Amino acid sequence: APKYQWTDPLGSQNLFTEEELAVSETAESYCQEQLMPRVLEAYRNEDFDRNILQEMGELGLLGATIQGYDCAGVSSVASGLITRAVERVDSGYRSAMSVQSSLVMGPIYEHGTQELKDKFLPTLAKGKWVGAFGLTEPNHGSDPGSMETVAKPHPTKKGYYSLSGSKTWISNSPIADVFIIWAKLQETGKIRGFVVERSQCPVGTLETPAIKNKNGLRASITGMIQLDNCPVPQENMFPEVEGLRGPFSCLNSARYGISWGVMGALEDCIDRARTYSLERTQFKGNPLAKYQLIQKKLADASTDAAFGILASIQVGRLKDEGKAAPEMISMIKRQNCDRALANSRTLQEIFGGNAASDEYHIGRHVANLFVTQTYEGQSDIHALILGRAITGVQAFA
Ligand code: TGC
Ligand code: FAD
Repeated sequence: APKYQWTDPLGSQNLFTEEELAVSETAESYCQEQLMPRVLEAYRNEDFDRNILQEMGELGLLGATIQGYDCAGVSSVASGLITRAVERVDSGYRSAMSVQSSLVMGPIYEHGTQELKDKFLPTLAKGKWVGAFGLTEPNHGSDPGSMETVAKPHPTKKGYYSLSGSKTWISNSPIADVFIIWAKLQETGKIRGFVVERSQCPVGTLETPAIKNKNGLRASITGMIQLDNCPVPQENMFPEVEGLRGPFSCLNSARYGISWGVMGALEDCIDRARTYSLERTQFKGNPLAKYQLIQKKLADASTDAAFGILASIQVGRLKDEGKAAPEMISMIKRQNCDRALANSRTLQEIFGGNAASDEYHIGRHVANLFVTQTYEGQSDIHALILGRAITGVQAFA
């Protein structure tokens, strides 16, 4: 009979093309060889090294599904394999990458004019510029449709809009060169997207203070975006798209990526818990792995990871055929984040007191996975999106 492989329980490797396997191998080697040795210090010191985005850019890992503009133009499944490799090391590194790829390059590619694409995409693809995505506000998180940030014709600069308002909990914002800002156009009350360049903002019109002392996602830098009559050229507004469809079209890709990423984090937890349980002995010299309660924890986590990966492959294939409904993405984002968080927390128990030391890495994944369950639509919000699709009745408000 074919041999069971605990590292790939349901044989997902058989579903990847040669190109996807090659992309995965490049990403996994880079992440294990270059990111893993840095992660503990970065997490301890809340220090994000922006060279990481340049390194990723050189390997073609940024905006990887985009065709042209110095991007790799690979499949959605290949891009999922990249996020899984990065998050196997740390969700914070994946977050920095997802924002750059799906939430900054994504909307410029999808909604930007030719001039915006030519100007921004190649430099973002190389990681020379860092991007941030400003949707969430201090008073409006799950309900971005109620945002207060406003864009109106600039009072003194002809051909410019003036943006005012504040965004919070924004990944990469303190170090970003380019911002995608979602604001309501005063004339219409409709949400529009703007590409804002830090270097073009006069002093005092754009501030990006860091949010320090986070208790998760510490290897990613997070901050606010404070806009005070910030002048933005009219041609930097996405010309066609208006309403929440603008931000959500790119959130679909980012949420899809997270469904893969958290499976990488969970797989790392499984691998570490398995090794620990084989090495650690208690009661008459038996390894922990000999005990049934320990085996059940590993079996549960491994099953959820294997199912989660298959679901992400399926949605990735449909996405490339233009057949992935947003609700499918809500389902895999919610399920994979919830299962990764619950299982990593249970596997943490296998390490006993050592789980409290960051050198065992499991506590870092658990703290990170709380954040992944919260951002890009908290799990209960995705349950409501699914509930609406199932019943036809919306329960948000
Ligand atoms: P609703 O009536 O549902 O929709 C309004 C308009 O938007 C369209 N739309 C979508 N379009 C494409 N894809 C989707 N997934 C879409 N969801 C909605 C919809 O068709 C409609 O279009 P139109 O043309 O008819 O106007 O709007 P609502 O206000 O009732 O929305 C409620 C809800 C809950 C669905 C939504 O607001 C939501 O998903 N909330 C969660 C907020 C969220 O995800 N925030 C993410 C912030 S960014 C982030 O967290 C980045 S972290 C990244 C990292 O570091 O990795
Ligand atoms: P709230 O909306 O206040 O929700 C609080 C709780 O109430 C949640 O459990 C929610 O599910 C629940 N709830 C809310 N409404 C309902 C309802 N109608 N029915 C039932 N339950 C409800 N945002 C960006 O725009 N860009 C970024 O780059 C970004 N990066 C982030 C990085 C980090 C580290 C974090 C923590 C957040 C980031 N976010 C970003 C923000 C993130 O998307 C929001 O935190 C998230 O959408 C939830 O919004 P909130 O925090 O305001 O919570």
